[in-house]
Amino acid sequence: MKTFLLLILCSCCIVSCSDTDNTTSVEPEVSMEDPMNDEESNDDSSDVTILPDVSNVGGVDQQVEDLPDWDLVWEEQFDTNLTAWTAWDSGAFNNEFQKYTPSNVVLENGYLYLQEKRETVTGFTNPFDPTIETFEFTSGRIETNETYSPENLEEGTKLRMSARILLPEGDGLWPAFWSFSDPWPTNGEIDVMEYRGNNTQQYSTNFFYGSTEGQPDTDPGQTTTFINSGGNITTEFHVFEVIWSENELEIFFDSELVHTFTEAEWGLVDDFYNRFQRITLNMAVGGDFFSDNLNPDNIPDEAFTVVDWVRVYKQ
Ligand SMILES: [Ca+2]
Repeated sequence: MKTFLLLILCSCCIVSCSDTDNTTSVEPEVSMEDPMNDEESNDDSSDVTILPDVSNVGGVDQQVEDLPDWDLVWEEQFDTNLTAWTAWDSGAFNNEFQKYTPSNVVLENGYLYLQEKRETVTGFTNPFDPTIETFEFTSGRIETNETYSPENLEEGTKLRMSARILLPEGDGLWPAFWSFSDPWPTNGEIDVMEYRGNNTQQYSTNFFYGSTEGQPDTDPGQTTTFINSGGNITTEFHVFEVIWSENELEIFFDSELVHTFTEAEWGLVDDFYNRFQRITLNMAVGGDFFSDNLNPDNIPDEAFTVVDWVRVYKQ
């Protein structure tokens, strides 16, 4: 368990670990293109993918009206474009198997599809390391261009970040809904949802903070919390949320409070209360989040994490 939890720590050190090791300033190889437009993406694959129809998939669908005490700050329904987001075009960290490609970020019928594919491509090792690496999988990752913080909201002291997500099943799949900003972890990180596709019964939530770049003061062995979903989490959409206030991070699953990280219990929660974070949606493949027993042959050739909407509220 200890090893496992330390690996989770690594999983979240996605920017600063690399950044610290590289003195050369390299702009992240990210795409500002509209990922809907496959013709202009620099994808290495020309395969036409049939996206699964999720219009009849059920699940909790919280409405803005369901939260009358909250003021909507921003909403993404994935109906039109992805101009509010930046898609990655590189590898990542944590010994993950995938290269993120913008063409794996697709909008259709009001849904965001983060697509995982088994395909051999080459690309930058990560956004801060232009060394060319060969990857056996591709997937998708986007981050909001806007950053959000509770303390600095006008007339607000709490921030609520919500997303409605249909998770996939399959060995080695690692979708996540989280927020952070560089330099990690000095602005904190909130992992609203991280999920392993080989265990459809649970997901995990976590937070990180450290006053020094690259050095978390939080102990993931203490902070990582597993949420039991009460059934197969992949059969319908679920709403994942955090309410971020000065002394608490309240984690919600389908509108039910399932965990609270308190300043009193954990410390460090209030240290990044006034910081700004980008909302991130991604699906990693393999890497340190999984045990050494993960057999790449068992990873699906194709899988999708589907997101219906993302919302930010203040109170
Ligand atoms: Ca939608």
